[in-house]
Amino acid sequence: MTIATAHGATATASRAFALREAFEDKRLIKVAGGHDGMSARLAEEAGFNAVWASGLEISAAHGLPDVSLLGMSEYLAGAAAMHNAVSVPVVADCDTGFGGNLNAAFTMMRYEAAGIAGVCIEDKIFPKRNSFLEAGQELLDADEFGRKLEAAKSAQTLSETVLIARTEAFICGLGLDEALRRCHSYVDAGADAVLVHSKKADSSEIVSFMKEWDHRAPVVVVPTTYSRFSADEAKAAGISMVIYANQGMRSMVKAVRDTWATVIADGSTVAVEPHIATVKDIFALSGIDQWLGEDR
Ligand code: SPV
Ligand code: MG
Repeated sequence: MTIATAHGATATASRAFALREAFEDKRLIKVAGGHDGMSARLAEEAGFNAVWASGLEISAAHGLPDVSLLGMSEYLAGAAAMHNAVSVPVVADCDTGFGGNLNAAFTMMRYEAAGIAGVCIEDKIFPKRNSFLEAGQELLDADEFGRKLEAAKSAQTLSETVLIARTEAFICGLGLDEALRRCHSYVDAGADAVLVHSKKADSSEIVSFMKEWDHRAPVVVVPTTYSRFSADEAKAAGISMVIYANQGMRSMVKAVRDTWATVIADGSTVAVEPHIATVKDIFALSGIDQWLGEDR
């Protein structure tokens, strides 16, 4: 890699195309959540096929809860930083499309212009709250959400870009029939894939959904609470994409917290040194070779 490809110059339409190809080839796409260039690079380095620009992580990285406080520009800046730092596709969590139908269209326009391969919009009412918060989970009428998807689709200019329609039907306590009805109507409205979210401690909702799903579009899942559900099981169930949405940030929080507690207790960094990345490692992850080569 040279400076030309060190930061943000990897072709963008081809990444969305890669995502579509993986869907068509029925490969399981493994996706890791991130919130900035470094977290995206760590995901790519580990071998994930794509990066999820997580609304939860981007909000938390700003010291804010995931309750629609930040605006589209801030979420987009996070997603663009991730896109610029890696060569794999970025799938962006675009919440409700950040408002009404016109906001969803504008979201598609701006994310696509930034090179984002996948735009995911969910069927909750703006302002939305993170799916794992108990109170305030409210669904938009399915037909209205269909019109929002149509608005987003009409703003799409690259045929490769993937629009993912996410249903929060299970999150809101509605059953399998409602989840299926919504996902079918979202595909009718133009969605290229559907994301079915569940907060159950086991995969039963997802597995029952997959048994009834007619496979008219690829299915995406986020096994945060049902962590026993393996990638192999997901593939066997016919799922196309698995998003590990927040485990990266959760491991970072624990590691940093442990490190700082030790430094405060010991009055030096001696004990933590063997357990933390070297400055050289940070240089390497930030692309020092591509930017400076031997000139350092
Ligand atoms: C996110 O990462 O922001 C998501 C996934 O939307 S979840 O937090 O599991 O709802
Ligand atoms: Mg989110």
